[in-house]
Amino acid sequence: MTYDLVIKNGLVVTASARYAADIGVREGRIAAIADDLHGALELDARGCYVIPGGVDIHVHMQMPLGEDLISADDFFTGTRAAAFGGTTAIIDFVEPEPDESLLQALAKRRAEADPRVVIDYGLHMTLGPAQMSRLDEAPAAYNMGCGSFKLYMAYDFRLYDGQLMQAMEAVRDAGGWPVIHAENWDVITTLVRRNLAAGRTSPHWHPRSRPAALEGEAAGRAIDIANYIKTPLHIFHVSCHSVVERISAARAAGWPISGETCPQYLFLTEDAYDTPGVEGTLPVCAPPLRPQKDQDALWLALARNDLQLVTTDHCPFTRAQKARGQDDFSKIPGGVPAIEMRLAGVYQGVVRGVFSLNRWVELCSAAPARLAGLNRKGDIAIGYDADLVIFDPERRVTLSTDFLHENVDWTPFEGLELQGWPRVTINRGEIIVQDGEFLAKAGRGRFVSRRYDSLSPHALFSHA
Ligand code: DUC
Ligand code: ZN
Repeated sequence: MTYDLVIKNGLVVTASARYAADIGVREGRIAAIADDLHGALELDARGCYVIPGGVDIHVHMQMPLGEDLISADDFFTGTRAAAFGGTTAIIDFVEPEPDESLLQALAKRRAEADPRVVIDYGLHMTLGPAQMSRLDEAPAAYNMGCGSFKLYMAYDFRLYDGQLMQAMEAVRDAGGWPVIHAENWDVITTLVRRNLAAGRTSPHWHPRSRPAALEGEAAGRAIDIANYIKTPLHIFHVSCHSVVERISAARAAGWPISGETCPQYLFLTEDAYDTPGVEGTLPVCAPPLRPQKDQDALWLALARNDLQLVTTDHCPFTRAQKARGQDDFSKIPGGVPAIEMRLAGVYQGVVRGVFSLNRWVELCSAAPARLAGLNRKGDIAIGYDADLVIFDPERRVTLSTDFLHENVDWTPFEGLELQGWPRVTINRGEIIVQDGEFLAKAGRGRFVSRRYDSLSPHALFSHA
């Protein structure tokens, strides 16, 4: 029996196994895992790992941030960069306008994404203050494929504690998964005002206005509310030990809580804000970069399963966009590019002996797919989408703006040397990047409808 595509001679690595085998692909799915397979097209993966495609469940493409500000990667450039880095599925966001229904907002976001995406994607539905009168629409959004719902404790989307509880109840009752940006907004706004009034306007004051201890407090409060109403909860972009402690305490108590961190927190520290001029504005993101001891705690948390996955919060702005806040750190648009280097970046945990090859796949593919309800992704098994990466563990790269494909004129990882880089990226059986060449077309990616069906997020948690 022949296959459309066969990947030969590689070492297959999943979250739970590693073995030498060929993989046969038919009609976009994995159809065989065996020795000596043959197909219409054959790729030689000798010396490489064959892993499930990366799954990044937290990205912001063309995200509007105020009137004339939009994040610099659109759904084409951002997913192309993702593909170069070995990511085959992302989850972005729907952010409804106050007068829109959830379904109108979903349709609008899909109209932006569908013609542009080159890899598969899903959408989290945002529930902000303006959606508090629309919580009864949550089941409809869920039924249209938004399996997860984003809640904020910061910015204009910020929900007060009572609202958080009501929104979590609505998500729970719809069968969905709440995901949250946890920071203490009252403390942040007070510190920002105080620092600016005292003339402390440089990016140095950005992390000093968003204290780690209060990120921990906010996460703990959200976790307590979730536990009170008995819903799972996922904590976005954990930057510090203080949040890790809350998540690991909750999990030790058996609560269905999970957390993620991002490459910026794993590779950068808050000193980056002290670089003079516009350079110091570039790595502004929220939560902010932290001291080295937090970075060390995050790597350890990934190894110990105190954190379950790595996303990017990819949300790049150009130098010119960042420069708007050079004289007032509170006006710097928050967000950094990271979508392309995530898979190889996290692989450094294997290179440095922090965790195993299997754990790397768990953190970058299996856990995000499982928790986000991408039920045919994140593993190499018969019937799964043929989302596969041939990863060369010996290739050494030095990250730079020229090397990467994100649509921005800087990278926070300039000069970072990595061991290991993807050679080939395959999404649903189609080779989309091969040896540095982009082979896909805008719009070939598909919206993936995410439902938990009979497997509730509670049940999913037991595997996390
Ligand atoms: N934080 C950022 O830095 N950017 C995008 C959104 C967020 O929460
Ligand atoms: Zn985000």
